[in-house]
Amino acid sequence: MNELVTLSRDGDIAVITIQNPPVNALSPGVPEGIRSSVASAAADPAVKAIVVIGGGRTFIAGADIREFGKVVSGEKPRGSLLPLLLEIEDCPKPVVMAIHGTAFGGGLEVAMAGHYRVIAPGAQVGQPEVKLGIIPGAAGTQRLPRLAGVAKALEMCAFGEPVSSPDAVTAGIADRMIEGDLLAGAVAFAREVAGRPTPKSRERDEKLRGADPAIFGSTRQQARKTRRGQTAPLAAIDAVEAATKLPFAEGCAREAELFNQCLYSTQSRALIHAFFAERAVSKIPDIAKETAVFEIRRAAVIGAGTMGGGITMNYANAGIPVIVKETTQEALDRGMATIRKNYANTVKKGKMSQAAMDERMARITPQLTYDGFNQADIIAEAVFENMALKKQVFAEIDKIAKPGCILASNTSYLDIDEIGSVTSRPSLVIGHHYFSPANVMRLLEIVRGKNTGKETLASSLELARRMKKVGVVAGNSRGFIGNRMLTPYLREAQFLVEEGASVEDVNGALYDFGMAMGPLAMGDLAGLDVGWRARQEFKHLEKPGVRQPMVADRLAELGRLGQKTGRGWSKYDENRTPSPDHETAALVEQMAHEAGIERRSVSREEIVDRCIYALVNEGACLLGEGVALRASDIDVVYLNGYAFPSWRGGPMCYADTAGLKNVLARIEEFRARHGEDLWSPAPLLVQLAESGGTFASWDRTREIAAGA
Ligand code: T1G
Repeated sequence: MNELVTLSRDGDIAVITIQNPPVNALSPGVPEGIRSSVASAAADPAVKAIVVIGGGRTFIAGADIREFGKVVSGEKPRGSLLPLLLEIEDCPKPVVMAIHGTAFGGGLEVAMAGHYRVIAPGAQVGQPEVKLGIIPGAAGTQRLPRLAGVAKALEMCAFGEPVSSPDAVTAGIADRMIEGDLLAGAVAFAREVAGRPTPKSRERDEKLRGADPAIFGSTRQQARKTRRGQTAPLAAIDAVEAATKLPFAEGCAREAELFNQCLYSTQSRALIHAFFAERAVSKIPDIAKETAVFEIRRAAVIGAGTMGGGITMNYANAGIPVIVKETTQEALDRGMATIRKNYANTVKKGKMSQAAMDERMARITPQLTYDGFNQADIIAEAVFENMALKKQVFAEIDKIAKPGCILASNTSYLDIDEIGSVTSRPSLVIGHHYFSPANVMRLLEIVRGKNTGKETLASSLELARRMKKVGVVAGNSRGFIGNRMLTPYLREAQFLVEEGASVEDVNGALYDFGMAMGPLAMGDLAGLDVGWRARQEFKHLEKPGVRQPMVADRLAELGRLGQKTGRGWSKYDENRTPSPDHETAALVEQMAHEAGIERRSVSREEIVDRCIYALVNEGACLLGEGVALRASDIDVVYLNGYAFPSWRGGPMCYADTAGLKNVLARIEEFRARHGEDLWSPAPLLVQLAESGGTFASWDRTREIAAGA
């Protein structure tokens, strides 16, 4: 025992409590505290059995992820939990693990070393290590198949999804569900099993026998499909397979080998970066923890279209009654039908009960008037992306809304301060930029105008948390973080086609890089009219004489809008399966010829570098301008809003991995060929590349917190 692990007694039952908030990670001192506590209890003749429980909100949530970096950098040797787990398992007195909250990773591995596991109703167990680019490293791939069977262990270790407590009992991971007071229930259970034999998970081979060897091949196939490009899921499958072929100790050795391969990989570094990046976004240096948060009990949404409908669902899903207003009955009916269909699909997939759907639908009030808007704590606007229209709507709702009501625009490009300028409450005006489909995509770009109040911002971050969204704060710059970076990315994709790459080459190269889909395919999915309208809105800002992409506008003007018209950059059949469109290819060639663009063969490497480095360079620009607070915020935006491959950690993390000197050199190459106007290296990139710095090390939050 130590300050992180305490040992107490409840009569003849020893109680070991882990006290390492917030999530009882196995930080240095915790394994040691468990070891000495188990040893003392085992040696104490008055003790008949032992209960291990987590203090606070959870059981052990795993190894301390912050320690991995120190191991990889060689700052400290990699320790092993294996000896401790064997000591627990070989304890002569029953050890009962009492699980609440989350028993994840090393936490579940500690639990499985116990002789019995009892669990609270709302708890979860899991081996999420693959989400960090590693695999279980403390015999999880060896003990779990022995407790839950090979198929369940494969599913849990290769895909990392948590298992609910009822399923944990069904699978044989937990022995009993404890309703009510967990500790009391666990002590009673321990008293029940005291004096009984102590079953050791490592000796329970019965569930290993008869495993269908084909399951490993089919799971690998599934992993290659659903975790495309990721190495850890395949390593996890190898480790579980080893459990069916090797004795326990050798299986553990094989697991350790595979674990080390993963731990020292760039994928793991990128995924661990993404883990902490997501947890850092809500830390805004000049927004103190005690900043007032407005209570949002009622909401109202203007527009029931694709975005408005999804936004309405977000409020209903968060338990907030919401009015949704449209201009015509037909549009309102269409919007409500889509909302109902979306919920029905979720129910059909078994991801929501009919009762939960009915509850959510009951929270939504569709209407054609502003009735009730004066009761709302927040009004979200999701009308057409046009400044004049947005200003008209904001002027209207400003007159109706009650004092203190937040006015949030779903604009994806437009100036929030200009929109707010038509209201009497600019400090309550903010951007809430959702991503389509808004009820599914986790990202919420929270756009802070120069007049946006700190309480409005803090309330928006809290609302994002209630909606289970990742709220990233962005400055008020055209296109904010995501779309501002997307513009040069899509520009380069189109230029590459004009210069000779085929549409399929460009889409294929970025798809192989790990993007969920290529840039031109993304345009066809969103609709080429969307991009066309945005470009019309900003045509007046284009620098004269600077090359602009030509083809997408022409396709849109020809009515070839992409998937929704069956033709765009590619052709689409009734199942929306793409195929090369030779007419588009001919149009590109003709337009390039007319523009005097020399056509040549373009390598996949050039395609990737021009598109991704265009992203990175623009990211460095907006970081330098303070539009994003941290490079990791940019990564979170791209991982959660633009399907950037998680195992690359986001564009800025990817650039750090590639080395900023190399990135700068490549950009200077592009500048030399394509000119300063298109490829001017961001000052911050130059500064960091020349000083040997990284985007990860560049952090303005400290300066801001210090009031700089
Ligand atoms: N290590 C270090 N810090 C952690 C941590 C961990 N395992 N888990 C959470 N934190 C920090 C987090 O950064 C945040 O810090 C605070 O705790 C609250 O977290 C040997 C090798 C448990 C479901 O992958 O999934 O075990 O921002 O905001 O939303 O085989 O945290 O406040 O400064 O996320 O309530 C496997 C990771 C590790 C679980 C709680 N375990 N954690 O979610 O809170 S590898 C995991 C989570 C391993 C073994 C292997 C979630 C949570 P800060 P939070 P939450």
